[in-house]
Amino acid sequence: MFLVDWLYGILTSLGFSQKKAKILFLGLDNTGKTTLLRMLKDKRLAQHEPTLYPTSEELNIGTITFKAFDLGGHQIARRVWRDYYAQVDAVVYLVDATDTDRFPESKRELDALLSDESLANVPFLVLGNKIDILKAASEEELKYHVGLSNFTTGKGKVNVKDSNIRPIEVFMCSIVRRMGYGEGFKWLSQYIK
Ligand SMILES: Nc1nc2c(ncn2[C@@H]2O[C@H](COP(=O)(O)OP(=O)(O)OP(=O)(O)O)[C@@H](O)[C@H]2O)c(=O)[nH]1
Ligand SMILES: [Mg+2]
Repeated sequence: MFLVDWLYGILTSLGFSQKKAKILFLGLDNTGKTTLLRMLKDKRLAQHEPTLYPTSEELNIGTITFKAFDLGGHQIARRVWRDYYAQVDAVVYLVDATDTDRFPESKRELDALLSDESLANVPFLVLGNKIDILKAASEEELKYHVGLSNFTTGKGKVNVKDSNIRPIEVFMCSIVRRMGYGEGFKWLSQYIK
């Protein structure tokens, strides 16, 4: 047993960590969370029913293994979000960029997440989805409406070592066109320890 622990310690210190990054897919209903999870897992597009019960999948993105939780976004499903906050490594928050009427509701949920102590300093990737549709809001508009105009931390590398800054950034995407979210995950990966 001692030998196993010792070997594990050496491998971990060399970077061969067994750890899976725990990542939550959150956002209002109909924003594309399940579509994204299935696209990342199965590499194909499919139509899904609204999510009633949380599901999880193991995803390999770049060099990181994620355990991704897809939680339903409709109002009743949101009640269980907080049951998943412990030891979260990152949150992917989806916004439907075409559903401008629901930006205030999306902002409320995002604000609640950002001010939740158990998610303090957890990096947030905000995806403005469905930009394949003409009426989609621009990145600037979406940032304004979800209250992030002055709070995003930059698309490059942010030095978060000595500070209490939470990395948060908006990337516009279209899951159906397979564009935009790759850059977002690349950005997010640099903050996964
Ligand atoms: N045009 C367009 N439609 C999309 C895109 N991504 C997802 N959708 C559609 O948006 C609808 C909702 O997608 P889901 O993935 O089921 O949404 P969800 O966030 O999982 O919803 P809940 O499970 O209810 O929380 C589906 O009809 C998808 O096909 C996109 O990039 N562009
Ligand atoms: Mg779903």
